[in-house]
Amino acid sequence: MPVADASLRFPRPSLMGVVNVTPDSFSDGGRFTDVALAVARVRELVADGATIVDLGGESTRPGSAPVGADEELRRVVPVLEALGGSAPLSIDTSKAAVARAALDHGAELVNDVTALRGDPQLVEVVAESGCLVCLMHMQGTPQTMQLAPRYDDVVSEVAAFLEQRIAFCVANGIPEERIVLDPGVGFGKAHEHNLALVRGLATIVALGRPVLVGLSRKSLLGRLLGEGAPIRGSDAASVGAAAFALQQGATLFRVHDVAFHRDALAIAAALADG
Ligand code: HH2
Repeated sequence: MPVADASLRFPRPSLMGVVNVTPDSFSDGGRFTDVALAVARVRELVADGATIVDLGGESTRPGSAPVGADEELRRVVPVLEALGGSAPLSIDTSKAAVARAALDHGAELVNDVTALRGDPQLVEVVAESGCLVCLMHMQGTPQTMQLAPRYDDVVSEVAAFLEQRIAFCVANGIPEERIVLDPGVGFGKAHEHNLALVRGLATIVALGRPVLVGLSRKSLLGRLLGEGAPIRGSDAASVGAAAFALQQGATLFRVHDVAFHRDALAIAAALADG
């Protein structure tokens, strides 16, 4: 296992490229279900400047159908085998069996949109392997989360949730150093909740762990661009949002177009440092 300290592994800003080997993902569903195409895409994202590539075998878009562990394994294992540990990988899963398979093939981070609530066995897999873990906030499940999201104060509720999940990890043998936090843009949040969270990112950053944001091609961007804009927002819109999130203290950016974000965030970071 390489560096088990998320702050050292991910200097600000770092990019997490996305490759979904699913038929139904929000942005790239169906594009990388062929193993050779998925492998080529992983390599391309690394060459473009991704610090890590997030491989996903189950869509979590609103209303998506859940898949069983067997199907998720059937989708991701051939890609993991073909890569043979030759690329820095994160596995986007809530399932212990899928995480274990990915870690056995050299993955270094488990990205769990349920923050280790979905599968009671996943916490042990993460603790024992020594891998990094991303804990994301979600209200509800992907099937129901956008029906009626409710908060009194979304920023403080998300921060309190993430603090509790850090405590859960530490109590179960996962040191804080291995944890990355994510407010979960679009996961059980209405438009105004997403806006409040991105604007209030500093409160999440203040919890003391590196913060990951997934803004790339999210519907929040299309909504901000107004009528006529593609529902997912353009890659330019994604970059604009990422540059703002960097200013608020975000560290790791989960993005579909790595090359596009690399130079933009490098400049934003260099100007901020000056
Ligand atoms: N967003 C998606 C999936 N996984 N993980 C984290 N930590 N943060 C996110 O914001 C996040 C995530 C959704 O995006 P995408 O991978 O494009 O779609 P799908 O879930 O349909 O595969």
